[in-house]
Amino acid sequence: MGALAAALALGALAATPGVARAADPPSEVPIVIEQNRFQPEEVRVKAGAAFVLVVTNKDPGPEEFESKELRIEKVIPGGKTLRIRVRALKPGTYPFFGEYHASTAKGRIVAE
Ligand SMILES: [Cu+2]
Repeated sequence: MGALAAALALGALAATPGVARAADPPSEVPIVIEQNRFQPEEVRVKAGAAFVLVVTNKDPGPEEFESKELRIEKVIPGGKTLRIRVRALKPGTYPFFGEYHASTAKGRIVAE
């Protein structure tokens, strides 16, 4: 490889850290459903970064994790854990609820 090609290759390497960061695995945010409530009820995440909600339903029956703002609607069978990918959010508050027990199962994601 000539000196010019080597310099170009180094330049290309130097330009890639942003790409490497974008490829990092998204952070995981655990939420538990127990006695028809979410624990915690408020989840704080970094705005602008996609993440994965890891929702564990400890109740015997199914629950549906639903959020109109996040456009998510997923049934989690009793005793199961579901991983739900969430897109990068703008700063703000995004409510969610358990559709099968909507009077008690309420929470929100706060992106900041
Ligand atoms: Cu629904």
